[in-house]
Amino acid sequence: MSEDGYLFMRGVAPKDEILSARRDILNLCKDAGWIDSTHLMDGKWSGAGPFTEGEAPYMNVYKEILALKSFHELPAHPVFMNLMAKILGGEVLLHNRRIGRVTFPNNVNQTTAAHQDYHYIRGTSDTYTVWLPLGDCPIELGGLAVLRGSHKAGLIEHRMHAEKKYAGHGLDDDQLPEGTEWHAGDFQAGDFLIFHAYTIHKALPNLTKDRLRLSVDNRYQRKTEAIEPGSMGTHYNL
Ligand SMILES: O=C(O)CCC(=O)C(=O)O
Repeated sequence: MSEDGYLFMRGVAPKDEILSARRDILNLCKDAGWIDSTHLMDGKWSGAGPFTEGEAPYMNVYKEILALKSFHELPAHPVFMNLMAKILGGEVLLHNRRIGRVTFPNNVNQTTAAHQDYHYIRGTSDTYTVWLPLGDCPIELGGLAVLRGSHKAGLIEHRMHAEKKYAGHGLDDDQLPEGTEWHAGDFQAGDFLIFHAYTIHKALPNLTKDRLRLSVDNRYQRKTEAIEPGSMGTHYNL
């Protein structure tokens, strides 16, 4: 972690809990008419939308996702809490602001741009994100790429990315620290990334023809350090 700014954990996350959250979210997507319901767990896109975070149809479903027990409880699983206690070396505070993403195909322009989480979350910079796909996430479904070693650069001023419907600030290629390179790969259910709040990362586009990408991102810090009040609310105050 101190060398590269991230860890990639293979097969460590609790699979049953991941698949229950996936099922619960896909049921909400089915009710919204976003997926073909014959093989629910495949998350096969119906062609409705694509919808993006920030748009009303998306936010209506997202509000229900945030209220799911399986979604809320997953990041508090002992696997994550114990691992974070080792990384942080102290009592762990999991932010209440759980975040989930449903990423549609045919919506490449709205892919999350390169950024550092500290730009958005504030509080102590010694905060770590767990990014976890809810199910297998081969690279064409759009995983998360991390810029190895980029946390060493500290906070970089983000620029406005006016074309984005959410997370409208980001870093352009000319702002990336020299000598760093992007790392990405396939995720299987149970794999996840942990990275520091200064580590630059970006989503990869969902290039599939007809699959929704489901993922969650959650943040952990020491209880004794500065806490941004917004981190203890819900995402978008939904
Ligand atoms: O999943 C995404 O599209 C973006 C996630 C992200 O940037 C984060 O976890 O900070």
